[in-house]
Amino acid sequence: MKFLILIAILGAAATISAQDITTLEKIGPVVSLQRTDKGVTLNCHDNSQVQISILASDLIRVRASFTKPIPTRDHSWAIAKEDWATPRWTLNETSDSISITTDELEITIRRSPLLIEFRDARTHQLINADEQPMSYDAGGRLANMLFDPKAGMFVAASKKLGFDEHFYGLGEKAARLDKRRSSFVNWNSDTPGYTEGKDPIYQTIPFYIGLQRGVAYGIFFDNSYRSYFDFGKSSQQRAWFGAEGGELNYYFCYGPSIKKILGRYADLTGHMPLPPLWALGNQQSRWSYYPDSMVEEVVSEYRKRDLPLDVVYLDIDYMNGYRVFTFDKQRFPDPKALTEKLGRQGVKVVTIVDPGIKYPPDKNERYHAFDQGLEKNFFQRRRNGDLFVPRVWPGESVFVDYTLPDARRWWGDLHRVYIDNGIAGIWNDMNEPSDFVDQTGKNQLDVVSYDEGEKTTHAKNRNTFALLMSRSTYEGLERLRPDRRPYVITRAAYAGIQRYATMWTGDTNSTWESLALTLPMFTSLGLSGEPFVGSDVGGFIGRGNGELLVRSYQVSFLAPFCRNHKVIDGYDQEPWRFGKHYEDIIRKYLKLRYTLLPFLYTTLEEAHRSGVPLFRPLVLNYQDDPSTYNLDDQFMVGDDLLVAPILKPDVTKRLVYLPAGTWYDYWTNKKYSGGTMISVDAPLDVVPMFVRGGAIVPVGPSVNYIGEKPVDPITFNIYPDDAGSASATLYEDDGLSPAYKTGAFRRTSFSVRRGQRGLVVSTGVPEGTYNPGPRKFNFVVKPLGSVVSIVDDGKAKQVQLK
Ligand code: MIG
Repeated sequence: MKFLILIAILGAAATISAQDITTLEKIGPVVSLQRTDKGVTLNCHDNSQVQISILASDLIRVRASFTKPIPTRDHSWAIAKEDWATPRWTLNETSDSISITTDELEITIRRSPLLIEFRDARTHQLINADEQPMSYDAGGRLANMLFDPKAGMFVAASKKLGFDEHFYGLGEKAARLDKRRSSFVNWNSDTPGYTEGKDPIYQTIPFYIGLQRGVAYGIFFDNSYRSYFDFGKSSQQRAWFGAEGGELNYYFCYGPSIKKILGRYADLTGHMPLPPLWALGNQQSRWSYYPDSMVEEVVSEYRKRDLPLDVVYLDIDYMNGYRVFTFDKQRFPDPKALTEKLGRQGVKVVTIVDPGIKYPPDKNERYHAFDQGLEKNFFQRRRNGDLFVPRVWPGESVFVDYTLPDARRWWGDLHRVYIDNGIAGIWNDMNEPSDFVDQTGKNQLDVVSYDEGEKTTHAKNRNTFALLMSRSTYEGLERLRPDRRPYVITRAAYAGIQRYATMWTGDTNSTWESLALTLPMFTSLGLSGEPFVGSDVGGFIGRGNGELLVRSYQVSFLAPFCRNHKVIDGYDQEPWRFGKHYEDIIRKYLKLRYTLLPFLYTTLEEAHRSGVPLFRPLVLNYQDDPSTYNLDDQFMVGDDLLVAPILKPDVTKRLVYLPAGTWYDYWTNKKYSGGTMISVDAPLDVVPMFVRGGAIVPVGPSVNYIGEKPVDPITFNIYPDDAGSASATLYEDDGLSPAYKTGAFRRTSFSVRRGQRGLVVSTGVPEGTYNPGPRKFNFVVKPLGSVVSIVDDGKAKQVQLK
């Protein structure tokens, strides 16, 4: 017993506190400065340099190099855009300070001590200020608390904590929406069965948004080392962040709106490309469906039961002994025939691909992925030159060094076997990377990656491993099938992942707590640049029940990624497994999802273009309303739908917060005035759902898979506000090819106003070159139920509504 306690103490990772940060060496003071076109470089007394670059009038980069000049090498796997057109700015120097002013920001740098402050250039209101100078652990004070003391020097920045400041983002954390008074570590980890508070889990997105009295800013600390974020947990004075090596390099972005910050973050780290439209379809998975006949059975069950389905997954057992890029000959003798057969029923197949390549147990065994990778020297090696041999599903394995451009290309090209067999997308799992020998990463510390010639170790490369693996996969699919949008789903990630992959939240539990946690996780991911999120519907580990499964679908039927998945030894949970009563309710929600596809796809395209996610916390739409700041048991889809799911068993009533404005109950059309809490009934077949007054929600025909029928008619459900107005846009494209990137889409705007003879709807001249052909538009004034139909021929129109 005593021994166990000792182990527990030794095993617990030391937590670095705000107090520790105060003991570090501080940068500065400033002795001189150089002005460049893009900003200023400050030279400090301690030989440190600080570079302040003005990327846009609301986007500033701060880069510090401690006790040495800023290195010329400047590389990040996360950054998508470097060619910023410097906006106009001015520099002012006094004996105490230096100030840089853009149209939006005023950045004041005190010379001694070196403190940086950001203000609104127009109102001079303080947005964010250093609490102490940027700091570094030259003396190794924190060495015994670090995970890898040899990785580099601990660096940190500390900001004043606002009395009313709230914190959002930080990617995938098993935590609530508002991160105030919490602290986190980033170190991608395989954490099956995680519960609220478990940290770190799979992903690292070192980006957060601070919001104080309606004014928001964003900070992206682009450092892939093990990093720390403390939003006032260990001190009431400071919110600090730091990392066990690398540069103190962050981007400061000013709103004041959160939406604007998300746009900037997307410009900086990349916009999510549109996935194929079928990725919004319903998906079914299991560890594992095999042989092929069982996969067919699952699909035919769906069809027989009139349940919508677009995608089915093959988990690790489709392979020959877990060898990636192979199929088991007995279980899947003819994968191409299988995908063709399912394709005729409107179902796509996605296969899992793990990073571990089986290390052949004997020298005579030929396995192309291993042989080629070894010959080309693409596998990760330890510092002493030995191959790094982790243990994963295939047993002893090797990992690819995805920092090598040739290795990325080779990995991408290996996917030809999937494309040739009609596989529609790739699911990347285990890419933290998980290693059964040691999940902490300690056993990998001396693994070296090429890293653009820098030959860096695991301390820097762990958190970007999945980003580069997904990138290799995405780019491979793009090359192999240039006329199709790649579809990649990943478990682990680093900032920038949205350019290559969608995500799911890993190994959840089939519990109510786990279901409740998915809401703040989805919305936080959306506030971190990852719009395409979802989690195993019904939960992954354990035994669920019909009620939990139904309530789980009542969340996920509006999540971008809607996939039921289950662990190998878990209780079956396909929609029909708990009986007809539950199946009927699940059918109702899946059908509703499919009719809402025109709305969902329009909102997804907005996420692609603007960086603003579709699955939103209320604070994103109502950041001036403090009642939304920690509200995370409700969500919105786009600007218009508000959903308040039931997240506990045996509950059939709940309180719902409606922000200011007019709202309509989706089911009854009953009208409410917002700015208040209401109590609503929610029997098992009802998820409380409201539509914003002023919205027009486009819906399509009921289908069981995407493409089953033409999207005709499109019905526009109009929910007027108190002035009788409403507006919306509808986005459409071919749903499959990358042609939308070069203008092959149609965006049509609709607006409703009150005329002399009642409501009038105007359709705008559509934008874009995609032509869906003539089809019928129905306009329904929801609260009245009146319908007017027209034939849409792509011309602007005015239609009198009854
Ligand atoms: O060690 O491929 O999160 O979705 O079913 C477990 C088997 C490996 C973890 C994934 C899960 C998947 C499972 N995988």
